[in-house]
Amino acid sequence: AAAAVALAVGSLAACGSSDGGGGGSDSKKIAFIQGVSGDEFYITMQCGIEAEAKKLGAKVTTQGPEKFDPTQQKPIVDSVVASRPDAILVAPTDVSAMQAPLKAASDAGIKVVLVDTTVNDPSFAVSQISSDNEGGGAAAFEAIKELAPDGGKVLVVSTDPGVSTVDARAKGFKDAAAKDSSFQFLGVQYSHNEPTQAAKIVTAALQKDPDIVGIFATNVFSAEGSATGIRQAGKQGKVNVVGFDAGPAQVKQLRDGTVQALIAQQPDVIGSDGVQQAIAALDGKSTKKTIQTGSTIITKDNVDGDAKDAVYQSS
Ligand code: T6T
Repeated sequence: AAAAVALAVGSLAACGSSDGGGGGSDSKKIAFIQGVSGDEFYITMQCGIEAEAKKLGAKVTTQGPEKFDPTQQKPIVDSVVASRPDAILVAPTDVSAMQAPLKAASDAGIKVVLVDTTVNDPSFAVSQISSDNEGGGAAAFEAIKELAPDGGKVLVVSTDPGVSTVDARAKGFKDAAAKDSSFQFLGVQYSHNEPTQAAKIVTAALQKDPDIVGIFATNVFSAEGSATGIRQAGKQGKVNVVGFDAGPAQVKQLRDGTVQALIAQQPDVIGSDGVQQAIAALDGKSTKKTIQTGSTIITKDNVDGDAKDAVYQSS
């Protein structure tokens, strides 16, 4: 338990006027376990969770591991289960390593809702809510194709294999690229969710293949780092970068021309849907086994217009 406490970063997000939820001492207790703390995607999800919990009279506590790593997330899940919340909203950090700990939570009578990521066999979950990750990967390829219509070499920078969301994004991209013979897919490289590692991958890849036309980075940290790598190589505006997610630093890189497009998810909606499903399950009502939430493609053209509300919160 001491290790779990040391690794877990419990937090209340700023989220405008939101707080840890509402209700009296008899209110339902929801524990949110992030994929990683300090990630604007999960911070924004936390805001959605807290706002919905306040409306529905539930109390929320939030914790996340310091790294997107099942060896850090598992002890947090175990200690949360021991604290006996009514429901857990969780983004599993690995499709296989988190299977048994989350199944055990469900077996202990806790309603488990999978938010964002999933596991190999999610049948124990009352609901799973996520973006269309494979479709998002395909959309990223289409965005690069529009920017580089003559084709060429394309690379994917992801986090780690075994993470359901980013694996699906990479697959969607790869399958779309395979359908167009003018593009050459250089493969997926893994940054372990470290921006500095993503930057190194990009500078090394550009040294080896200076004619790369597009890079797809599958989440906040790989996209931030990839853009840094592009700058270090002096290739900003010359190589097209499309990133998943829309944290404030990513939007800055879009504005300064290092990044050409961002695929923003709706983490706040994933969170509020997650609370609704948890409460429905606790009230003995039917739940939706899977829910797919939307996304917005942000470019320089719409960042101050239609897409301005798609940007994530940072605290
Ligand atoms: O892209 C999101 C999330 O969907 C993914 O599962 C992990 O990375 C993020 O949290 C962004 O850093």
